[in-house]
Amino acid sequence: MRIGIVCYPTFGGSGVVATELGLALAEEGHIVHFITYDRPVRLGSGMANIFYHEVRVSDYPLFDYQPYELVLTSKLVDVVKHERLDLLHVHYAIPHASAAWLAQQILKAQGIRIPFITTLHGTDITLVGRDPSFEPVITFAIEHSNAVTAVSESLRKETFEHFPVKRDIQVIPNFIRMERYVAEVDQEMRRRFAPNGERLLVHVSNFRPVKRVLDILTVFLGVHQQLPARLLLIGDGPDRNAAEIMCRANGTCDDVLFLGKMTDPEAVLASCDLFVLASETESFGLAALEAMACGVPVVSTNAGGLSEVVEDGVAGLLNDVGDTARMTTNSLAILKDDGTLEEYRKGARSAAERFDISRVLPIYEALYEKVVDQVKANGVHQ
Ligand code: GMT
Repeated sequence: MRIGIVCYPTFGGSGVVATELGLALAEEGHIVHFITYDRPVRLGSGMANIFYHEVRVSDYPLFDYQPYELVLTSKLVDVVKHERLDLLHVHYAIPHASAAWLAQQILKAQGIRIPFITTLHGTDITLVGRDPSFEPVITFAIEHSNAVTAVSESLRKETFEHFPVKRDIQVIPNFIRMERYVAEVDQEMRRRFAPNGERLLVHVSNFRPVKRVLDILTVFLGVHQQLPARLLLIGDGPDRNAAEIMCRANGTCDDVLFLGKMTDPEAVLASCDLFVLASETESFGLAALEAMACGVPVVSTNAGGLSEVVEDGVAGLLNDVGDTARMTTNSLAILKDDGTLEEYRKGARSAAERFDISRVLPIYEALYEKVVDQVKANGVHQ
């Protein structure tokens, strides 16, 4: 198949999932065209069957706000037509799904039928989607996609709660390529980050308020008071400054290392003992899954889809949002001795195997075939 993938090319989970999906489809022999404003961070270069089309918005002085959606739409029309695509798969509802719908209508007027599938990732529904000004567009785009998927059962439910949509939404969970993640500790890295044999806690996120990074520092403070420990913070974003101020106030600065954004956090993850995630909402929690794939247990909240990913008591321990005392106790329970930690390490890795790409890719391929066949038989609907 000739497939167009539209995504945010940044460090966010939706971009990572879209990129890994495209790479896996290309390996299976499909031709994959990425259409977005920057080269996706995990895309690499020189892969057979992979093409990248940049959506470039000019800064014409008439516009206070440059119309990205319209430039994207024109680019979709162009790529579908000239690369003879069979299907578009857009990740994130706004503006990708509405741009795909408009491109579909323009192409229909030219006698070209192109179906599009929308994958909902979370913040498009749970945060941005709750801004009432987006509601009509998101509802319309969901209703008019040829198929819609959500990355967890929880997100599927939330979509129906927040939007007046009636159509089917298929849950296709996020996935990882297990072979990319090694569960082996890199001793050299470990010596660098934990020179005195400290326990290593780690967190990866975009430091947005929804991640409640300050809760993580509170949990770390509690753990640090009980046993020698260090905290690695990977990523960057709006709450980083507040986090730095808090660790200075806590007097833990020497043991809290801000490592910034990383394209391959797994290189560090595998050397850590515990992944901590305090999110207020999380449709899936790809960062937690990546840690689990490295054999790192997770102490997280039970928000959104996290309980579908982190097998409670096996891969880690779940807690109510904001209950930092419980998160601290649970972190200590996992870290208390090497035997317990080793049990959780094994549990984390085997729980992650449920989400290996080999299980999820065929579900996407079957959906693609179904949608393309439907369009061949009935034309693009609406
Ligand atoms: O977590 C973020 O703020 C980034 C966001 C994104 O769109 O990349 O992540 C969302 O999609 C990921 C991939 O499906 C999920 O693993 C994250 O749980 C989800 N984030 C939230 O729901 C807050």
